[in-house]
Amino acid sequence: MKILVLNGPNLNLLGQREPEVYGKTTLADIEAMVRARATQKGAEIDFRQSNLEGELVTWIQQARGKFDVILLNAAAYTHTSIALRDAIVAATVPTIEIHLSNVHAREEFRHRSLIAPVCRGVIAGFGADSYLLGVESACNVKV
Ligand code: CA2
Repeated sequence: MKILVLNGPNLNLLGQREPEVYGKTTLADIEAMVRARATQKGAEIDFRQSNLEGELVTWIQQARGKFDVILLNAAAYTHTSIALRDAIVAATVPTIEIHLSNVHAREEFRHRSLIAPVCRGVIAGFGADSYLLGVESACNVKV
């Protein structure tokens, strides 16, 4: 099981800014947790972050035939990006939408996800544990 974990804009700032919203855990901490859980499950992880929508689109396109599942925290692009949605459809790699925060308990503009309808499922609101739940779910995804 090969899992591609993609992180969108500003997630590189985790643990450094707005700890009251996103906590003190850094993206490097999350990567270490994800790798540890994946090792327990016998899964392989490729973990990346980009602030660029086009780079995320390219990575999703390239995942076809190389990865079994994508875990995607598209950050703010979740709410705006038709390009990411189209890439997920084109790649045909089962994709799970991940969020640290409970987007439905936040501002109204975060309630809408353009990618959720083309994802296998959505995990939101459990902080770094959202990613670990994502690894668990990825390992159970039916192709
Ligand atoms: O809860 C999530 O995981 C989000 O994807 C995080 C995004 C937000 O736009 C989504 O609505 C929900 C924001 C990521 C930015 O992270 C920061 C971390 C520290 C300081 C500033 C931003």
